[in-house]
Amino acid sequence: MIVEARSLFAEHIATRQAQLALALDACGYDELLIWSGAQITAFLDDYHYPFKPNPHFMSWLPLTRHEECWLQLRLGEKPVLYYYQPDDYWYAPPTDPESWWADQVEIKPLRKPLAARDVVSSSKAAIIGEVEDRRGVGDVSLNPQALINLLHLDRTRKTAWEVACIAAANKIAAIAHNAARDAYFAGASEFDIEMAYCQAARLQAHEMPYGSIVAINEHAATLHYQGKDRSAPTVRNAFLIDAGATCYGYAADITRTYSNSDGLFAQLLAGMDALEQRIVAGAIAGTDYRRLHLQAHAEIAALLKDLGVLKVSPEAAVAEGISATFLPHGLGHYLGLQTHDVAGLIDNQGEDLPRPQGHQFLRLTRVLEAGNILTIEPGVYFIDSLLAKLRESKHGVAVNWDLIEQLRPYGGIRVEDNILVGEGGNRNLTREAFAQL
Ligand SMILES: [Mn+2]
Repeated sequence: MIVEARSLFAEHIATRQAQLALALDACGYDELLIWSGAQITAFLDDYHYPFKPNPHFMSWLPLTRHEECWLQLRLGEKPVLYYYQPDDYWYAPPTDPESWWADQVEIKPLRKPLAARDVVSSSKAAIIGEVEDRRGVGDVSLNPQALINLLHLDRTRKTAWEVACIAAANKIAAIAHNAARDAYFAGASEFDIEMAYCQAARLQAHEMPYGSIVAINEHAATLHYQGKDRSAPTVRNAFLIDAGATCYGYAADITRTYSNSDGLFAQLLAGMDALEQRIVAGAIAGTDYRRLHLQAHAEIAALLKDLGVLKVSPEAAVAEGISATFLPHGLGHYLGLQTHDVAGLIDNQGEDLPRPQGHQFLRLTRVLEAGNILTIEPGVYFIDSLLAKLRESKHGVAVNWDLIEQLRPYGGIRVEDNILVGEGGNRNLTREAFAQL
């Protein structure tokens, strides 16, 4: 999938080594052990939940289904991977390591799980992982927050290898998005659209970075709508799909909305697509992401005013919190090994960066740096419970309720792309991926 993976990956490991040396030194450690994790069993059962490895483990290695591994990182030495490969005839064990990544580490195969005390070699070691004491942690520092913050900040600055992975995930997701769109317009149910998406992505639902949101009509007004109706609706107004893909654990997170009509909702959709791209243009190094979030509110309020939905000025709609009825989520978030990736709410000293007053769901409050990858995902929704509150409030007169009634059967709109921030510009990995199909 990724051309020149070997050289990109070697550079990635060299960068990680340099970052780790600084972080360990700053925190007074000289060794880091990262545990990949273990399967979690359902209560009173012998079946496991889908396994999600420790993201710190995946930030070093492209191993997405490897439990009970230890990565031992010591200053100035080649990383050592304790590679768990049990002799098992119930489940297929992990395959042998592939040289393109394994050349970067020294591999010690494991047949049985190891305790931390059997791996640690220094009195100044730290462990990162969901490790319990029965694994022999002893006096070793477990998940120290200062170290984790530094490593999280490093993860906001993507290496070329990571960019390639997220770009590849976007390509997979773009193919699947088009398949889902075609299934929708061919008359499929939400369930069948989900199947079409997974099939086109060549991924099972549990291999997706998050549960796909497949929402026809009013279902789009539930932000994380999780149902998948088995029967197709008789009337089709609109379709919102928020679905991603992964490449070596790195996520794509893309939303598209489609309309069956060419009336008011279609105008709103075209306006949202245009304003999303204007906001994307501002996602460059040095921009405070909070400013982009507030720009989204201002632009959406202006669009609703232009279409006659709002009767007050855009400035008043934002200042009075009216725009939050229509956009009740944040503009976006960092993206990486975690869909809502880490360190979006701290500065480079690890201090909290507050959200703007009244915007408590924003997940990214930093000044952007080159190498950040993030989502821009403005939305506008017709959510009954929020609309009812607005209607009863003193701002009820600010809204044309006849037009709201026209729009409610369409649910809502979200347009979401994945952006690589640069100095003075950026790359829209999502629109690049769609353009290449
Ligand atoms: Mn998102």
